[in-house]
Amino acid sequence: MTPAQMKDAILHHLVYTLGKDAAHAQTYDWRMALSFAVRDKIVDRWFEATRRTYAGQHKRVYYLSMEFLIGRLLKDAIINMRLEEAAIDALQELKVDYQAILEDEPDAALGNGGLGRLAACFMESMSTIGCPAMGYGIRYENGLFRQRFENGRQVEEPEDWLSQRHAWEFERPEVSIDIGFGGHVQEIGKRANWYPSEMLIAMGHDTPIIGWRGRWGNTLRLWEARPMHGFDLQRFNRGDYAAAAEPEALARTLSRVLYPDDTTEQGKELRLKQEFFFTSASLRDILRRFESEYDDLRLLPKKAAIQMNDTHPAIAGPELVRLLVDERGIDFEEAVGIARNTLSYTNHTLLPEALERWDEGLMGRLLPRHLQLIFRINELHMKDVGTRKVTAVDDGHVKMGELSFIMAHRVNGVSALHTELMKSTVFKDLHELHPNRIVNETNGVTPRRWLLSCNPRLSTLITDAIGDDWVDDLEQLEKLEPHIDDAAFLESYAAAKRQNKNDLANWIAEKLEVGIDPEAIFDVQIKRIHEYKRQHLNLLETIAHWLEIRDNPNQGWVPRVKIFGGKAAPGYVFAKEIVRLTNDVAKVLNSDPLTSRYLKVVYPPNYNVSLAEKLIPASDLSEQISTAGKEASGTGNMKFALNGALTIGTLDGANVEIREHVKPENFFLFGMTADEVMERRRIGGHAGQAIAADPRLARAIEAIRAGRFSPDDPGRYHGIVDNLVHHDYFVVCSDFTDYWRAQREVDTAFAAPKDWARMAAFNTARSGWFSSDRTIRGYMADVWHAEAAPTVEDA
Ligand code: 26Q
Repeated sequence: MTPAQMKDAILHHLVYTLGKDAAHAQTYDWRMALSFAVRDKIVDRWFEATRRTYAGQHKRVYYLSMEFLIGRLLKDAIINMRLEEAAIDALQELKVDYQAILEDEPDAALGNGGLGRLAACFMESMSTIGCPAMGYGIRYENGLFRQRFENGRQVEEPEDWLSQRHAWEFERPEVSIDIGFGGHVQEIGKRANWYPSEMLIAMGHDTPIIGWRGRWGNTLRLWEARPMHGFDLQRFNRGDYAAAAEPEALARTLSRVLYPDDTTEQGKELRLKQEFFFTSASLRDILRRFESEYDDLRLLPKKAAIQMNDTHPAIAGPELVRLLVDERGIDFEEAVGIARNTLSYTNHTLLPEALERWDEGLMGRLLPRHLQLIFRINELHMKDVGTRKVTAVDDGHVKMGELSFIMAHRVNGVSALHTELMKSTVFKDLHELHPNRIVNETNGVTPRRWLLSCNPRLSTLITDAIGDDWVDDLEQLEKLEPHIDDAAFLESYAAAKRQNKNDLANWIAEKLEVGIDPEAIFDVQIKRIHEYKRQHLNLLETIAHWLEIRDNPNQGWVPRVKIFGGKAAPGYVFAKEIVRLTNDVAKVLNSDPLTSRYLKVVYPPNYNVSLAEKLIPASDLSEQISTAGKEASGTGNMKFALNGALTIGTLDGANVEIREHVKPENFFLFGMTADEVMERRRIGGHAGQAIAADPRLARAIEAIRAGRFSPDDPGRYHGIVDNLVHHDYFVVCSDFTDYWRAQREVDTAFAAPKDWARMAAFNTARSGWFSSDRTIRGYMADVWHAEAAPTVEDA
């Protein structure tokens, strides 16, 4: 596409799709016009991919996920379609600011964090590879809440990304599926009829996901809940206005809001309804498509692979069995076999409080037929394995992890360590009964968004050195290794980082009114706020370091900026206190004339995908400091390493594999191993011992306790202090001393800029394995038994 054609396309949409005159168009109008112009180009390729999937009778992958944390789509689409030059030139002629347009797009924040972002990276990688696939989820009207700080405290505001028109989706009223809840079951022989008492409609909305160079496009289909019978005119006419609108409002609540808690929110009726709503709609859509092409349901596992992203869609097991048995007359045992060979399950957490369990009473009320089938599936499994040792129903609860395991032919962990821990802890018994079922698929990230698009300076440098094959074959980055010995290359590498840091410093000055030194170490911890992720360990070290600088302000300290980002679940009290403490610490440190040129803390509010894209390319140090054994994988850790930040981290999740790839000497390791953590916890008073042994730690905790960061309310953080001193389940105190040591090694290393640049560049060169393309190829080979289709010509 030439710039002139692009300009015509933009103007065409401005006038005929948006009904705006160029003279009066606002940023929003230009953004929509550009989006539609780009979308047109995507649609042809998307159709072609769909045609080829049908024609070639390729196996399809269905990715079922409660969350897709996509972020912005415009730049992604422009880059993958290779339309950036045309767009920039066209807009320049139209005198419209391209960057401002990109920034105007709201994030599609339909996810909490890692799990949802992984689903988004996977969608992009499946399209890049040409894996025929479809993502299924919920079209939440309100995505993850917006975070604001009020006197340091987190305040949540509704996120309303759909208040403006969403440029990327196509409404599909013809794809409307009715979903039932409640009611009763009538058994007729081996089958049953379910008569729900409540019905609503799931309506599809399709977003095309285009791969690199536009070679393939898949669909993300998100379901919107709608009332079966709209507005009640009878009631309205009787003057009962509120009641007339009630059924509609009730039905719509199902796709209204994303649950903002990623660990503890359990047993909520609406959540179970959301899970069944999107899972059932997706399965019936899948079966409808399958039956339009094939007439033997036993072929289903050969033609469809259905991936359950954690247990959130675990009701897929019993629902698929129900659809096969009750609605298609297949024998129960055969139906379980077909379902199991079609389904697979990814586990993302070992935290006991995050494992889904549903009260039998609630399940039986909402999904009476499914509860019956769960009992039968469970009995059949116990009969098959010849033991009653493992069960999916226990103590009046349905355990969704066990149910998913039993109903899946493959179960995977998301990093090598996590997978081994699954085998030895939560799924130990099931693993012994099914030793080939658990496999590992270490997570990855898409290099299109997380390098090419977010870090153009580094991307250009890489392409100048080794060509652009790295974009879809990221392990080509190893070809950078010889360049790392070239002083000129290293200098350019460091210059790209410096410029990224300058940009970020300017942005922070403008948005947060905090001045930071671009020469300082940019030390970044961005992720959800959780005790196990240990933002408070980072804060304790920050405070201890601050106190040390104050002791001796004229010593030559290595300047550092600690950057935090992340949201706390609205009901997670401890996490919210950490948020507040971070802001209070920032306030005190940033205004301390003795220390502020050496140490600052910044905490931009509302961390999201777009903010990550700004922060990561400008980072020097990546904080991956979770208690060993608790972080299933992490994916931010990969994005940082790829963009040349060095990691300070524990042997947890994918950190272990990152360290192996980038070599131990280019990674700041500290802390206990997962085994040592379990040992340590057995020692009574382990925290007290650690505090007694390290005066720096003792002093930092005392500073918090005495109210140095909350002088108006000295007791404000006694909860945190008490937790650290007396409970400390996440062994913050016991890991502090080693963390401190590693941080001082960071100071020393950063003071030698050439060596630092070499280590950073080595991280980039060795991060190629962490592409989600590699992860997807792993799933295709080990889990889905699916092959890529022949792709379309390059854009
Ligand atoms: C469950 C029940 C009720 C309400 C909400 C939830 C819920 C929602 C989201 C439970 C968990 C999540 C999200 C979990 C998550 O993001 N896990 C992360 O997954 C990443 C991708 O595999 C890993 O890299 C992270 O280590 C893991 O924490």
